[in-house]
Amino acid sequence: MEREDMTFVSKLNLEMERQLLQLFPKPVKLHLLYQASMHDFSLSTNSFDKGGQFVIIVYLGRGEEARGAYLGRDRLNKYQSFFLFDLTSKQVTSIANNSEVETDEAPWTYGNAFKLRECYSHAKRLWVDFASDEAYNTGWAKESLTNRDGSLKDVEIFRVDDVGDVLLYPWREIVWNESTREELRENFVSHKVMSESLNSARVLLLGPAGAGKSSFLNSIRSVMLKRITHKSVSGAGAPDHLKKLKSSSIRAERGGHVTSLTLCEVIPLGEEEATGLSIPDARAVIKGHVPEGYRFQQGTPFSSQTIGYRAEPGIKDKIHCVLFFLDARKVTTYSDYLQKKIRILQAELHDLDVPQIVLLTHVDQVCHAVQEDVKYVYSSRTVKDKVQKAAEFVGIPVSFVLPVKNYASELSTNCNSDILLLSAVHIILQAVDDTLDDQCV
Ligand SMILES: Nc1nc2c(ncn2[C@@H]2O[C@H](COP(=O)(O)OP(=O)(O)OP(=O)(O)O)[C@@H](O)[C@H]2O)c(=O)[nH]1
Ligand SMILES: [Mg+2]
Repeated sequence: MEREDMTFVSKLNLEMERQLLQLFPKPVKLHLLYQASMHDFSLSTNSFDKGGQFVIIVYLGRGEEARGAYLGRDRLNKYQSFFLFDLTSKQVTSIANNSEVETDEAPWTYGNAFKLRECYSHAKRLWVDFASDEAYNTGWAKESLTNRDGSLKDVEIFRVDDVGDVLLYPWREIVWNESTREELRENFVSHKVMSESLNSARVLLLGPAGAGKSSFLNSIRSVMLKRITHKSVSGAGAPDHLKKLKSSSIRAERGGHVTSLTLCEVIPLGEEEATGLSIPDARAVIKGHVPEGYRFQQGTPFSSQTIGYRAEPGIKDKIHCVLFFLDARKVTTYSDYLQKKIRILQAELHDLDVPQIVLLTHVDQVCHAVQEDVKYVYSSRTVKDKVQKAAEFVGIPVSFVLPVKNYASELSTNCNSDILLLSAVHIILQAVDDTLDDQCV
């Protein structure tokens, strides 16, 4: 617990604090803002901002006992969440855990269950009313405590601060449970592309070597097969990258039907001048001129003279979405050359009306919490910062950057990694549909 002013010593002892902190799903710290006994039991003297998250603790006159409430508002200061609690050094009980409070009442009032009020006619008097409110089901006997008769020892108000890297409120909302996983999987396998002449959207994976393009393909396959498959990962630092255009369809399950997603791999985008996929080659692939299996050759761009050139590509041959892969660990150190190349491609894609999304990989390797459990990805301050940096690097809005964690060293798939991968697929297919929809109008 932090105390701004050392004359301000909280009555919350260490054991009680430990008990109380257990009620929070993520690590937080309490910062004492107000103590009634230090403010002449007057509420009006406190002048702190009422937005954010607070804990109010009422110390009862009888023994080492306290009751209290938590109140939180989101970043937009809109909806409130709260819970009430009974607290001793030995245990804490959460009551009336409510995620949505419709009222916009005074900040220290929780229906009839808990009311903190000041007596206007008698200075230096503070009252706390408790009740067995039906809506909150507190089970508290109806009583009014006041500092005047000693039934109320003190009242303290704390600000609740996030600790370290994990933010209390995620910056994107996902419900991390088995039904989300199943729903996303169901949506994916039943998805139909918004075009009668197209069964599967061709999605091109672009990015520097080692960014995780092949791993993404493998990870999506693993999600569908419900077991890890290592089919096409080159391995870190492998000298032998893919040298040709290779399109892989994704099946709904082993031997199942082909889904509406086809992932197309090419050689990596080079990080140095004159290396990797050239702009003319990338352009030819995106427009559908390049045949399947074509082997890219450094220094010899694909052209209308190249054997296999498809002069009049149909909708099935073109690329319908481009994914730029960036490694979260390297996003601030990638070369200017790579940035220039991506930005040229990006401008072309814009002209060609091909949607583009950035997949930020290796997020587990920039944040311990995410390494432990992927469900922290949208609560991680570091990942949020890397997403912002990736958006700046590529020059697109933050909402087009999706953090993902590929299956790399796991021996089996897991619910939360599947959810993050499947939600990326969902957004990719949505982007394809939105563009095809526009083109049909
Ligand atoms: N921890 C972790 N490792 C990853 C992730 N994505 C990829 N990797 C590892 O990074 C290495 C490179 O990944 P690849 O998928 O082969 O990279 P690539 O983009 O296909 O690289 P090239 O084929 O060389 O262009 C592999 O060892 C992967 O296991 C990730 O999200 N988290
Ligand atoms: Mg690869």
